Amino acid sequence: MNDLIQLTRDGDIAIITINNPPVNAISPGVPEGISEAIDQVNNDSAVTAVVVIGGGRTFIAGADIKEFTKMTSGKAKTGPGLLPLLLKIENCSKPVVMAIHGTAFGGGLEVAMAGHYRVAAPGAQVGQPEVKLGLIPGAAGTQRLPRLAGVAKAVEMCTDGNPVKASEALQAGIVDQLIEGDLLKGAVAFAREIAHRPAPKTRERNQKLGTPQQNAPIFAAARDTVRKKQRNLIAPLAAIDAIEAATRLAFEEGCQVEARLFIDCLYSDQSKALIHVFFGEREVAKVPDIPKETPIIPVNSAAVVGAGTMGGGIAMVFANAGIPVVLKEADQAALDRGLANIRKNYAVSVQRGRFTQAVVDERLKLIKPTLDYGDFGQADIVIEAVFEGMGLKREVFSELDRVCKPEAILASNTSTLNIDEIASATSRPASVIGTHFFSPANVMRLLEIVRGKASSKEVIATCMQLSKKLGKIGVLVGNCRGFVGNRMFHPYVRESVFLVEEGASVEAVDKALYDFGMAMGPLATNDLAGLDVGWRIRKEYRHLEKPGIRQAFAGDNLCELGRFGQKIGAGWYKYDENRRPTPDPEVAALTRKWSAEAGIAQRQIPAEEIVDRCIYALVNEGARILNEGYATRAVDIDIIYINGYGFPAYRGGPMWYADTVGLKKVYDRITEFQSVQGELWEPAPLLKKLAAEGRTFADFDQQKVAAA
Ligand code: 3H9
Repeated sequence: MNDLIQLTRDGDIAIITINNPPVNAISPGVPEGISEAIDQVNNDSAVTAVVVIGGGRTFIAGADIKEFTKMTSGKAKTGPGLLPLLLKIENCSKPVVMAIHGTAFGGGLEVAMAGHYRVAAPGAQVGQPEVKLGLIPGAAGTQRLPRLAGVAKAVEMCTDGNPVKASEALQAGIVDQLIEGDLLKGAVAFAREIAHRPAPKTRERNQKLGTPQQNAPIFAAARDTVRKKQRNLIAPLAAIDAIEAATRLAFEEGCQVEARLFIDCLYSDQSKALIHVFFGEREVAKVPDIPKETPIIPVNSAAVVGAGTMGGGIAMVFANAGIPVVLKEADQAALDRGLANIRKNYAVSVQRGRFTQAVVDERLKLIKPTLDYGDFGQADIVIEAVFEGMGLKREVFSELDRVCKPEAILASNTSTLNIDEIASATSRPASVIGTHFFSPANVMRLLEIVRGKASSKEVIATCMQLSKKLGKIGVLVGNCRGFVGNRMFHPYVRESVFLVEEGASVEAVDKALYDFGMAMGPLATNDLAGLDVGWRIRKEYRHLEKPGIRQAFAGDNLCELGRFGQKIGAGWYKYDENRRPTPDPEVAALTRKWSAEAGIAQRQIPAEEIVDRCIYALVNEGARILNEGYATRAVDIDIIYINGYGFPAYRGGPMWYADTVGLKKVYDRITEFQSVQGELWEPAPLLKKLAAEGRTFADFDQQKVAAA
């Protein structure tokens, strides 16, 4: 047996332990080791039953995802997979008890279901999260799970991919018993108890598979939900097909259907993109010049300045993570409004069943309202979330400098302003950093952490680590105008407005990008965020704009007419009292009139051009940002766009998407746009270089990681 698997004994019970840290993924060697252990157990007459358990913090978290990338890039062969091993476990001559703690995910749950019994620690979780990687279970999960949990539960688990708690798994029939206290001891006792009973084989348990009449509405409803909630994704539909096969075919034939669908998904662009996102979300936590050993400043209390939409949301983020937070406003009325909003948001969560009232009450207790900076003395981190204006921010920071303890982190939630200029209002710029939350702060996962030129490594490392504790994905970015996300968003929205000015309807622009997979079209997003936000920023920076370069005007003209977007019921669209948008003929007439006055010829614009212009505007700016070092890697940009801007994860982010199109093709298209529009579309030097060399942004990242 190899190092990854240990076979030991507790009297007559054999114990197979999987030791492949950190998460006991089924890497090469793991199946072989388990197989060998089962052979030995079969041949050992002194053994009456077997326990399989994970060493370290978890049972098996699934297949080794890196192997999938090797397979699809031709660096590893697709073998028979896990099926032969699972049959061997199920055919073992001694009953096999799977003892689950941590997570039994994907292939891990599939291994567990091949055992004759499953026991679990109360904190364990099980799940088939393959769909999140653009896959379906590939080792009979779609065939065994409905046999244990019933068709409806299996469909739910394989399509949403969410983890299921041990207590729920027990109720569903996935787990046979929960074990309080020492899991191994309990599992061995359980094994002894069942050692001489007949061992039930999951593949033969057909009682929960239902009849076609019972199942038809389950499958129809699931397909309907998937088409709405997991728009354009192929894996959830494939998972339903595979489960349907389980209900119609013999086990072996069902496995063949699953295998065919699994391979289709594995080689799809969607799965490759989602696997890139899985590793990307973990890669962004690694900052080349900040070693793992960098000391972390303990964060046990926080303070937020400003109880507006952002400040209130940020206070909720801390409370949700169990960190007490002081929330300050300038006057009582504003503070009351802020608290009322927080209560309203929590009430919605209770209504939707996300939290119980008791949980919300605990969280509200953690938020301490104040009008006085005197309450900031103990805060380990302060987040300033006041109105976006340099003068005001500097005033706040000089006050924070006065009242906060020396080791406190002073963070600004600015979305555009210069962190160094803010830091210079304090005597301790090394403690100052940007933490750019996205609205609504308590929902959106992205946190751009903006590194000032003086921000210390400890402060950066602490904020990166804190982001995980807050349930966010922290991405470190450099201090340029708009940082990474908003800097790229500017040309993206600019192109969408240009397209309207050239004759595309507002709805056509939004529909093209929505169909591409964006959560919302750019103009609807603009209405949601408030058209006045960009308008004010453009006015502030107008002096920096180069003369002679085309400027989008339609959005600003709408603002001049007071059409600020959803909040006042009119922007690019008009809105009813429930904020439902409808196209506004007045906007169409106005944009036609303004374009005529500006001498812009009107034409029919195909959806493909709309997508190329908006998405390649992101890519070109992204390439510039990368080259200038404001983003660490291309994948950082991808993770920002997926988690903060509604870019479809199944396209891997803008930079990954450009790689899949081919950088030469993207470059050529950009030069076409340049020939019409001039300087605005000048190709980014890095894009030009990579395209000429036949390389990708992923190659660029790999080279960077190798050099670090
Ligand atoms: C599957 O099973 C298909 C089957 O049907 C079989 C078909 C034949 N592989 O997330 P963390 C790495 S598909 C390789 O930071 P946590 C991860 O990259 C799979 N590596 O820890 C990271 O590396 P690094 C179905 C993996 O405690 C380190 O482990 N299973 C894998 O926050 C720590 O991870 C899944 O989709 C893996 N499977 O969360 C589960 N998993 O330190 C995927 C993790 O170098 N995994 N790594 O950055 C997870 O959801 C979380 O990792 C888990 C732990 C909840 C387990």
